[in-house]
Parts: sequence; C-alpha cells; structure tokens
Amino acid sequence: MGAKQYDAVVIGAGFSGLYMLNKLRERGLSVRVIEAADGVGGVWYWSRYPGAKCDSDSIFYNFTFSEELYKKWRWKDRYASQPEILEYLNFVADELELRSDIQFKTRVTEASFQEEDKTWKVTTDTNETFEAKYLISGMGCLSTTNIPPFEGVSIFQGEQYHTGRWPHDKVDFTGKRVVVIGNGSSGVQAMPEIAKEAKELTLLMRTPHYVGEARNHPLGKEQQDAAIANYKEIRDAFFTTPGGIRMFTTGKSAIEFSVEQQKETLDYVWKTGALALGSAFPDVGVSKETNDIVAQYVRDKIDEIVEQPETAEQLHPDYFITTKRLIIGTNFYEMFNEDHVHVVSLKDNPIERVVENGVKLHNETIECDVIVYATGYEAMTGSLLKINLQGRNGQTIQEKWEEGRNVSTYLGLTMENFPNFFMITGPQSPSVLTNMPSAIEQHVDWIDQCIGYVESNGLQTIEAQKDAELSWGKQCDDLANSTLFPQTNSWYTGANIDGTQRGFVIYVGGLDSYRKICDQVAERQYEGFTFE
Ligand code: N01
Repeated sequence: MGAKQYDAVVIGAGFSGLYMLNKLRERGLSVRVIEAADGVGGVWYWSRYPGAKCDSDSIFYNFTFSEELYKKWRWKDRYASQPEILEYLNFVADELELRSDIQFKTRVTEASFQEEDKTWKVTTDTNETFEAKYLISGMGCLSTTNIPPFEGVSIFQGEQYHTGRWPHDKVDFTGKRVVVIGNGSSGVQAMPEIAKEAKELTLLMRTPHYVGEARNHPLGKEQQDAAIANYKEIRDAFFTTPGGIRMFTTGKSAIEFSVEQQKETLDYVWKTGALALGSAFPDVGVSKETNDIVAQYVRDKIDEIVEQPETAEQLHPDYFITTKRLIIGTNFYEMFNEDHVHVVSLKDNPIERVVENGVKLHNETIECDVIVYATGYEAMTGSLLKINLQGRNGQTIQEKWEEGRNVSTYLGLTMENFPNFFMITGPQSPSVLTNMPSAIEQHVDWIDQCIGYVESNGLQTIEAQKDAELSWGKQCDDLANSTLFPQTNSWYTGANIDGTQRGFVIYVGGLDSYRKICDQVAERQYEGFTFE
C-alpha cells in the first residue's frame, strides 16, 4: 500500500492534538491525527485510577480559544475528575466534529525526514505509512508510564496495575491486601479511595512528599454561572500570568511578613486549597528562607493530623517544597490514622524484588493480593524518545539528545536538523509548570501561525538554527539554576528513574514571559530559524 498523503500529521488526540487539528483544518490543511487509544483524551483516557482528578481549578482546565465552546460547558466540581475531563474532551471532539480526521488504535513507531521531497514519512504499528509536510507531536509530557524494572513482576500471583494504564472496568479492592508503590499525585489520589475498600493498604514510600489540602467541592449553579460570565477574565489569565491560571498570592516574600502573618496566610491557603502553597509567597521556589517557612508549615500540619508520632515523622518531607510537583489530596494524611493503612519507608529497606505472594523488601516481605504501581512517568522526553524519530541525515532524536536528558531545542518547540517538526509543550517550554491547557493553546497558536508563514511565503521548510538552540538551552539552564528546582531529585530532572541522565528541561520563566519571547521571534520574521 502506498503512503497516505497529508499536509500535516499530528501524534496524539489529547488536548494538544485536538486543538492542533482544529487550527490546521481552519487553515485549510489536510490533517491526520494518529492516536494509540480507541478514543480521544490522551492522558485522561488512560489514567482511570480511583480518585483521579486534575489539580488545576476546573474552570481554567479547558479551552478558551472559542467563547462559544467555553460557554457551552459547565464543570461539576472545583477539581474535575478524570471521567468528567474525558467527557469534556469528547464533547470538544463532537462539537468541532474532529473525529473524522483522527485515526484511533494506531501507534506511530517511526518518523523520518525525507530529504528528497522535504516531507516526513510516518510509520505506524498498523503497518501504514503517511507522508506529510509537517509533523507535530501532541504526545504530552506525562504519557509514557514508568514501571521500575523490579525483578519477579511476572511471577506475582495477584493483580497488578499501573495508575497511568488503569483498566476500564472498576477494580474491586474489597477484602484485599493492597500494596501501593509511589506517593506522587496519582498515589496520593488513589490511596484514600482504595483504603475505603481494602482489608490492608500498605504504601511503600521512597520519598515523603508535601501534600496540601485540596478542598475540592461541587460547583453550585452560581459558581458555574460566574465562570461563564467571567470568560474574558479566565482567558486573560491564560495570557498574563506565569502559570496561565489565576492563583492566590500575597505578591511578597514570606520574610516581609511577621511570623503571625505568615501563619495566617498559610492557614488561609490550607483552608481554601493548598495548591496555593506554591504561589502565596512567589519566591518560594527561589528563596531558601521562604521555602523553609512553607515547608515547615506542612510538616507541622502532618504532626497535627497524623496521630502516631512515629508515622508522622516518617511522612515528613525534607526537600525544598515545590521543587517536586506540589501535591494536593483529600484525606491523605488522615488515612494513616486508620488501623488497616500502613506506610513503610524504603529508605533503609528498599524493594529487592516482587515475589509470588507480595513484595520482598530488604528486611521483610509485604504479602498482598494487589500491587498498584503509582510510579509515574518517563516525563518530558519519554514519549519522544520512544519513537524512532529521525531528522536530516538520519540523525535520531536519541543521538541528538545523547540518549536522554541532554535536551536541545529552540523554544521547546522545534529542533535543528528536524525541519517542519514541532513539539506541543515540548521539553524546554513552560509546560508542566503551568496549567496545561494554557500552555497548549499558546503552543498550538504559535505553531499554526508559523505554518501560516511558511505556507504564505511559498516555503518548503522551517528549521531551528544551531546557535538559536544553544542560546535557548543556556537561557533555560541559567533560569533554572537561579531557582531551587535543580537541587531536588524529581521527574522534572529525570531523576525519578534509575540510570537516567539528569537534566532540568523546563523553562521556569513563566508562560507570560515565554509567550512574549515566542511572539517576538515570530514578529522578527522567525528569528533563529532558517528556511528553504
Ligand atoms: O508520578 P510521580 P505520579 N521504587 O513521578 C515513586 C501529574 N498528575 O503519576 O519520589 C520506589 O509524581 C516515586 O518516588 P520518588 C502531575 O504533574 C497530576 O504520581 O521518586 N518508588 C514517587 O513517589 C504529577 O506530578 C494529577 O522517590 C518509586 C512515585 O513513585 C505527575 O502527573 C494527578 C520508584 C511517582 O510519583 C506524575 O504523578 C496525577 C521505585 N523504583 C498525575 N520509582 C493531578 O492533576 C518511582 N517511585 C492531581
């Protein structure tokens, strides 16, 4: 069978792929979106674990490019649950009639740039070939799951699940002994739900994390109406704030306040939704003093909530707060007051292997019927590195990035030697440090404008210059090194996965500043790019 011809191939039908498709279709381009799942949704299709929710306020966790579309949807809760977000993305696909251009149950395995005709040749696991002038990754930052290579996984006699690849049917934990490995956002959301059914629940914890109170609640009609009425304000936050979302802030360093005022502020945050622990004092990510004040506040809260002092002590985090993704949860610390919920620190008692009836640690074996891997993702670069992506002269992305985190991009959007290839929320863009739909809309709009420029000028290719790439990398590194972020082992740095090269690959300067930089590049006729 010959290759199917399109103007653009987009990989993934999550938020990114759906909006990119809509934009390019409006531009009159032929587009094929290739999606591995049998439905739209991306990460929200796969992450069906109990309690899965988004930690951005729901009224910001949607598209704002169309006022009409925005006003047709009402969120039920302050923090939308996975089923509700999936329903929203299906609603978007239906409203914009996107499905006819999406090919489901198909995974891109290879994509290579053909010098002869300046097109991308894309191959899939269904043995199909597509050719397109433009190739766009909408694969997201957190889509390739990390299952640590524990020995013995295949001999375990019970059930095993990863939070990021959860079955469609409900998993029944009733009367079962459950081990959860991992206490990031996924584990923290899933455990209190699992604890409601399980006979025993044991968390195997490598690092204690900071978990703030989510304070989720249903949105009443009045709040829903206000969200609709405030469309312009919500859209404005996408453009004018560092996180692409309106968050509570004092606008000042903690050290400008008295000890009583600091506590009052943090009490307010804890009562109203503790994601704002990361924004109440804007220097929390750069000032050790502020960081310590906020971190100590959470440790004190843990002591207040957890009745057993030894357990509370075990749950005390000690890295700089916010340098790993801040977690919000409901009943997480409270859950440890129940007799059937336990935590085992892996610090001096690491996992040795999975055995037939449980998990063997250095000092003991925890017997169980179910193992839940809440062990996260090969974040930021994992999905891109999984595809055999080859640019000019057969250079692979693995070669370019030296097998991992030595990431080199221009603006987190494009790469030298990979003409007409774009990454939506790629490494070295603000991505995961923002409200994702805000970052996605900005990237898609920019890519669409860029493609418009190439097309209207009768050009064949646009490609990042090496110098521009190097200087962008330095700008990203300098900014990151002025913060506390690189000092912590996290998925931001790739250090969540043993043996991965370490590198901080996120632009920390804020979405508002980043947008200005991208706009300026475009205004200057795509400064830093070459054309053919
Ligand atoms: O993954 P994680 P996640 N042995 O990487 C542990 C987004 N998200 O799926 O901290 C033992 O955060 C690991 O330990 P350590 C959000 O951006 C959002 O929970 O590396 N343990 C950690 O405890 C989030 O940050 C929402 O020492 C091992 C856990 O597994 C991101 O997705 C909901 C291990 C992994 O935590 C990822 O969250 C869910 C090993 N070998 C996800 N390897 C919301 O919007 C890893 N761990 C709320």
